[in-house]
Amino acid sequence: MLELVEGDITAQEVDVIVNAANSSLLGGGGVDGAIHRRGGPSILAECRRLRAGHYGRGLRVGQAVATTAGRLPARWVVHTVGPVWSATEDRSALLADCHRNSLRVAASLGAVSVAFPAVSTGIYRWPLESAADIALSTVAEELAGETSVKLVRFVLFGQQAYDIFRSRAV
Ligand code: AR6
Repeated sequence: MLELVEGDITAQEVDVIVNAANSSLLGGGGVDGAIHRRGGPSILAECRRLRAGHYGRGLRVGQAVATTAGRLPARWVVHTVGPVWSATEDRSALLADCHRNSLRVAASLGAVSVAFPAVSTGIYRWPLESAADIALSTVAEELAGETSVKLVRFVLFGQQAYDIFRSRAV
């Protein structure tokens, strides 16, 4: 099942919330800032451990990795790094990878419900219409396959983002 809601992803009572992070995994603005603020320091502590271990060079664009969700109602945060929008280079496959890999990491944890923000559409400037098409089609494809995930909720920040996602979901 695929749901669209307008709201704040940090308030979602789901197994996994996806964070639109950056390669450093060490926090930032936008939804990343909100997740670390509301989730508390244990998320950053785990991100630092990831950087000290397997992710010494950071998380690559399109990849995903899980941490605790700290004080958030969710059980885990899956951090993914969206591509920065480019008018001259087609980076759609990387944005699709973010969604696919986030769902696969969620499934590896046995998660049933997952909430996504509109990855890359803020500071990384990806146009909402295009991001919606890529996100919705990739998630639908993944849900049609073998996965523990039964519910994906897109949590859109503001009426405009919600309306655009709504208009692209057929
Ligand atoms: N809940 C749901 N959506 C939100 C929230 C929230 N609390 N806050 C913002 N959004 P962005 P990006 C929406 O900029 O474009 C960070 O600094 C926002 O309106 O958070 O992937 C990272 O560290 C937009 O539609 O992520 C990276 O450096 C969407 O979330 C960089 O920003 C994504 O906006 C990543 O940029």
